[in-house]
Amino acid sequence: MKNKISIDPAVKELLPIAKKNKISTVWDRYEVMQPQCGFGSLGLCCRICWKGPCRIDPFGGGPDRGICGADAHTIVARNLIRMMAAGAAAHSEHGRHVVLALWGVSRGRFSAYGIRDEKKLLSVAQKLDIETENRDTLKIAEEVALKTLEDFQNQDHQTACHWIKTVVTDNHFNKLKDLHVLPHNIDAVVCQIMGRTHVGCDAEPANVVLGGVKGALADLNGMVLATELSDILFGTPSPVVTSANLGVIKENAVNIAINGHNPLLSEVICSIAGEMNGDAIDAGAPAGINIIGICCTGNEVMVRHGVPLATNYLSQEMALITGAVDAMVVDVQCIMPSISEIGACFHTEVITTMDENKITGATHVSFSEESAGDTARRILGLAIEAFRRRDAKRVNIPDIKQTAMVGFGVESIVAALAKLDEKDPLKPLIDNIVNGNIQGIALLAGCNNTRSVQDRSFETIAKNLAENNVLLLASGCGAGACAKEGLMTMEATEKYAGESLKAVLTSIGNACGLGGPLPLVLHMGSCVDNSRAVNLATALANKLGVDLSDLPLIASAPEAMSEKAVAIATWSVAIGIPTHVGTIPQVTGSSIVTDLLTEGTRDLFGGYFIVEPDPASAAGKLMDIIRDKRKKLGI
Ligand code: NFS
Ligand code: SF4
Repeated sequence: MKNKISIDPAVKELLPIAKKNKISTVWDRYEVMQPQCGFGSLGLCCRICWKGPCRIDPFGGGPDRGICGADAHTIVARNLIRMMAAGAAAHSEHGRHVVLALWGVSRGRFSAYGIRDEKKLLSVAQKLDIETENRDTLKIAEEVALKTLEDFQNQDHQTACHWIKTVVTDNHFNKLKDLHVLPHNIDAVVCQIMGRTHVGCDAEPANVVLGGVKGALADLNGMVLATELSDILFGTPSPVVTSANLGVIKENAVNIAINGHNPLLSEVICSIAGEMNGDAIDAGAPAGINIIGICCTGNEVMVRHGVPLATNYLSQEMALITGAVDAMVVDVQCIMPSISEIGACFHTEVITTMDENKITGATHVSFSEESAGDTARRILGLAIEAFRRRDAKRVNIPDIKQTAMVGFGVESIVAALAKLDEKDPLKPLIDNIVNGNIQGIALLAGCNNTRSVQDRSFETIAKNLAENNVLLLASGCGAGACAKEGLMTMEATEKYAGESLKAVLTSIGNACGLGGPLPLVLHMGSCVDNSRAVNLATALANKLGVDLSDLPLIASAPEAMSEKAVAIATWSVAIGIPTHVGTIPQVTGSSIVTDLLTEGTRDLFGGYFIVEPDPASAAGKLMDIIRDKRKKLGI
């Protein structure tokens, strides 16, 4: 069973220790959960009202309608789009925090924050058609914040959100407009999904799904603004060499794991950790404070500041089982509620920080932008106190970590390409796509899932596509997987890239003075930073005068799990990208919804879902799509 759990060697090393300590992990709970409910897996269980729960018999003979009369297609469609709404809400709450922080900063509030990247502020302002000439920085920031807030407030259905226009081609924007799926207001669209799926409302499955697509595009809008404004506040990523996997935990340091998604607190923790190094040393930790990241909070600080990544979603519990994490500080999303119990088996202080995200058994330190510095100091203090209680005999840190060169946002990719062609940086990339040295571009994104062997699908697909000369971008837990597997190194490029891809990555790397190729997989950041990949792809499409659906471009979330992943995969399809998921979506109980997602969307948007749990077969299918797109482009 063990080797079916994860390909991560650190996980394999720690599982017996979990067992010895009688700690149940996500994999144990998965096993206990078997067999999982067939109705739920097919999307055929409805709990939308208290006449239910109702379930449809997928084999016929049993009920073919719920008590209210809803059929399988309505039930499946409603369940699906409620997931999209939750995903959009999660990302957009994140975005709202960031824009409110920027607004506060622009009015001289929130002393822990400032404008770290003025250049990015100006470029964002230009994208939003905001005047920048001879204007005060904070005034520009205020206008950027206020214009962004309109995306949460606009009540005019005819006017789309501002941000979405900046990431799709004009042609596609008009297509989405004609299909009435452009969001006008993120909050309103999420609210509308909840309303239209209430008992006795929208029952026409295609109409329900299109309502969900609008929500998914609201999700995209929320992600773009979160990424772009975070860069203004915290800096735009640039290439940095760091490391990944549990070996980044240090025995002789106070280890603080930051886990979750929202960078507002973790940024402040990182910037003031140095202040309290002395206290950590006094407490007996000669290496001082060691900040390590988990999940997307980890990815955010990794690509911006080179903070090492401890692990990705599925193995967050394993970080605690090392017995050497003194505090795990969590904010929002993808945090396993089990961590407080596991922390309690050791000396670890598990600290929740957002008032809307508490966990029983954890210590809650309430975060607010006004007092971010004090909150961070208090948290660092709690970690140092916990360190004093650490039991050295129970420390098991796997000596496993990989080097990772990360921090490839659009700006840094363009900057690297500019070394080849200063005037027209995208040209070398386009030329190499056209001449076939680069066959296509793939974005590896999304979660881990207990339904797959952890990280294996990412590794298999990445190596397979790279061998076929596909340029690889990654974000979220997919990026975490690639980093842990050592795929973000020059050596990986040497070893796994096809000859022509290797030559291109080497010429760019050498032009940048790296003395070797760019890494095999380019880490763009957190899940929210999927927007970076869209920005890059849209820049290419615009330059070529085509749509995203014409490009040899694919996305893959082979271990997708969360509602956010459902929203992301859906907008990816809606903006024209063939999108692979390796987890069977909970929609197969409806042929109408299934056909719509895998076929119908192709006519409407140019993008569609490819469902394939086997990673090697998935890679083959994705290569076929890339070749087909090239053929259609005549290249
Ligand atoms: Ni994305 Fe990141 Fe990971 Fe999935 Fe969760 S951490 S936002 S949802 S599990 S990639
Ligand atoms: Fe059953 Fe209809 Fe209520 Fe759903 S909404 S639980 S199908 S009665």
